[in-house]
Amino acid sequence: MSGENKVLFEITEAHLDTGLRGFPVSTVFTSEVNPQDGLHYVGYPIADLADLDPEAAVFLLFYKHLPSADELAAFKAELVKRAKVDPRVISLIGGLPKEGHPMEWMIGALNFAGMLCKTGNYREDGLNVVAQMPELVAAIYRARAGWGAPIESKPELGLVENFVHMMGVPGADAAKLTRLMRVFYVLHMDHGGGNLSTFVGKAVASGKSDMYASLGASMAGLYGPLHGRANQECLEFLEKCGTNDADAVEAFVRTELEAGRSIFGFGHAVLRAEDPRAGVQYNLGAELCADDPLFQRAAIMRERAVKVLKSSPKVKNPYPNVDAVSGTLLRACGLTDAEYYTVLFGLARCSGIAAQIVDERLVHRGGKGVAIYRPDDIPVNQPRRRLQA
Ligand code: FAM
Repeated sequence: MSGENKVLFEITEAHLDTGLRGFPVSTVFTSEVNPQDGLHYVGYPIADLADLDPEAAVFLLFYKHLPSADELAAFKAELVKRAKVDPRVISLIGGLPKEGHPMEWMIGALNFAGMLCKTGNYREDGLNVVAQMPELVAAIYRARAGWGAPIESKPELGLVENFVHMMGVPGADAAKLTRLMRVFYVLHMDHGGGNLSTFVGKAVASGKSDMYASLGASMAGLYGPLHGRANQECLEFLEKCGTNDADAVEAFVRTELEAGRSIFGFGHAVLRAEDPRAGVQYNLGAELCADDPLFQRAAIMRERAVKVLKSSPKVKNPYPNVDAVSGTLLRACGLTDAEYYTVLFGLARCSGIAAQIVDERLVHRGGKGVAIYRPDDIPVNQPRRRLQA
């Protein structure tokens, strides 16, 4: 059978209540996650792109080809023009309660920005969000961490360079942090269409909610400890391990697994090999912080946690994922508080989700857009009955 009646996937009862695994939820133009060789952006393996200009990677996801030098210069200039955040958004961020998690602040910040800045055009708002996220995230950091008043934005420095400038991280080596954040940004931008935060963002946008509200919802998805917040949990997990003796690390992992707890930074719903984004970060760590004890512990986990997870028959992928080492690098480069790591993930991921929302709303189905999401459900234990016999 060919054409639109061709059977693409088989769904059985065993798929029910497994979080839509195996159900194709979308067609995607920006990226692909292959179980064996991992993430590709518009066909390019992520490891090839790791040292790209972050703006060039954004351009790739929005326009589906790498920019020429002229296109890149024009795109950077366009992002500079879009970068100014309404000062009312920054002052609203400053009033948020410190008890809130930085991701709760980020969800709030996106909604404040939507209230005050949205144009209602998905492409305009998507590019505006990309340009404005560095200032929003820097404002969250500085206000919540008590680092002082916001530092004036200089968008002409570049997306990541300006972010590091506006952060003004006390005691950090700005050049080292910039090197890390440029790679971190490119690695975290997009990951296919079925991951939780992307799926949620596109689902909300399918009801024609605006870009900012859709991204706010997607960030609520990213906030979960099994998804984006795993980078925070992973750092805490490494600290809890408390040793750099390889056999003791292995014993710790075994104890955690036997107690039914997560081995953070390992496993994946789709990947069946080491995440190439982890490989890039292990190499970057060897360049930036080879002597850092926590980085060394993460390197021991790369071997020993895999060994333990391989011995569990239920774990389908025992290998490191993107979060296995990202936190140790952030900490070694001056961002010491793990609670903030997911907003750094979100800073980058909003670019990919925004690009996918633009495609779904303005490109798919000949420009008509993907229909409002409405998967089916199967009622259980609901026999028909009436209030009165
Ligand atoms: N630690 C402990 N248990 C694990 C595990 C891990 N690293 N990886 C898989 N399992 C368990 C899993 O909970 C499931 O148990 P039940 O059958 O009792 O529910 C079983 O092994 C089969 O799981 P799977 O099919 O191999 O993986 P899933 O698709 O269900 O889950 C993950 C994928 C990522 C949620 C899971 O591997 C996990 O919890 N990893 C630790 C948390 C983490 O590092 N998350 C980051 C993921 C990252 F890519 C991201 O989104 N940022």
